[in-house]
Amino acid sequence: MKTKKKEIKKEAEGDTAKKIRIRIIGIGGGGGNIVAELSKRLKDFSSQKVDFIAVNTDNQALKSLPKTVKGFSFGNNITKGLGTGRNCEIGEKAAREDIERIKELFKEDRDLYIFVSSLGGGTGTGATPVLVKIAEEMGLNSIGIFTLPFSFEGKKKMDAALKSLEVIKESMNAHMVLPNEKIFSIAKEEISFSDALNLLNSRLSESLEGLLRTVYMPGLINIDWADIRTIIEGKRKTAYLNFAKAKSTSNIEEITKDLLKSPVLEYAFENAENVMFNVESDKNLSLQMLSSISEKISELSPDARIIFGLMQNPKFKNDIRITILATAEETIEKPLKKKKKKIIKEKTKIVKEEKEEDIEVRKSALEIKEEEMKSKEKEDEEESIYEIPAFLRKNKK
Ligand SMILES: Nc1nc2c(ncn2[C@@H]2O[C@H](COP(=O)(O)OP(=O)(O)OP(=O)(O)O)[C@@H](O)[C@H]2O)c(=O)[nH]1
Ligand SMILES: [Mg+2]
Repeated sequence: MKTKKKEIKKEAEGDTAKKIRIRIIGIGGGGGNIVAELSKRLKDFSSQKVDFIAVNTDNQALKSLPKTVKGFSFGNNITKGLGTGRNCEIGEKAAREDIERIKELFKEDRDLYIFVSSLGGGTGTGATPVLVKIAEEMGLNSIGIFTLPFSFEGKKKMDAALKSLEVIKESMNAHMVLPNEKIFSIAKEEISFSDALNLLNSRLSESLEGLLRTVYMPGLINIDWADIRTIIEGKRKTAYLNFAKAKSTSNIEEITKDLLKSPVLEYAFENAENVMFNVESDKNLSLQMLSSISEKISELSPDARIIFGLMQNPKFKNDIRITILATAEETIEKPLKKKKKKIIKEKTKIVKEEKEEDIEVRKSALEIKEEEMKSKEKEDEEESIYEIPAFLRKNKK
């Protein structure tokens, strides 16, 4: 009799353990930093359910990862473990050279892969399209979170990042894009560069933490893998992931504004098709609050299928945390197209300026070369900060 009881309990545990299993993969320096930050936040989650991997061509960067993140080095024949020198063609070649080894990352039984990469450098920009394609060909579910470089990093980087993103999104169920530039909407003006990156990483990690808590923590109204799968079903979707923190006495208008108007995303929460939101609070929330949030969502996304969850957390003294994950067919196309147009415009401008210069000044080849060298030196100086791992950047404060 006793054994039977045990068996039943085991079965129940087995059921819970069968819940979604997620692997989070950070690609390149920035991707690794974000995954490292997230893994620290989620260290209490069992690695059976969620594990963290950082893949890079730069072995030094992999060495600085916390123990909670597993490092995976690739392309050593090409890069000698020294990184790509910001060359995304090398990043791509490095990944192609190691396809068979990379496939091993996807062979364990995982329900969902979350890719995180800061586009604009060599490794993330070049290798991410290769990795997500492998995952797609293996029939896996994946969502991606990508940052775009600051505009002051130059047009070349932004072009490379957007070009890579165009390819990446073809292979993913859903993807989300955070322009680093958006940091200016939440940071103080005098913020240092490294603090700005860390702030963005931590904001993003907090959203992801909310999503993972939603999936793994038991709720009064529970959201499970089937629900998440419904949200991310399909291809090339745009994802909207955000969180809002409030007091149970807070004004509902403000809460929904925080939730549905992310300061770090370029696109608004509009015309979503599938929406999941989860409310975590110390006690049972008023039905009024839930229905108000739901109403606001419907207002902005009238055709959305809405799934909601409720979680009680005694540690939340009068606090509420809401996490939202939504997907839409199109939203992101608008800003990206806009951006492309801007780039094209800039291009035309540059060409024009060059033509004028051509007629008026006609620089000597030597002068041009000298200018090129100077601008390359400046670029190198500006970019050297990215080579510094996040934890060192923090120490540099
Ligand atoms: N949000 C965020 N962006 C970062 C971070 N580190 C770098 N970036 C951005 O990501 C771009 C690419 O930098 P890395 O991720 O270091 O480049 P990589 O993919 O490792 O490529 P290589 O080092 O050139 O081989 C930079 O231009 C920055 O805009 C970070 O920790 N957080
Ligand atoms: Mg790097």
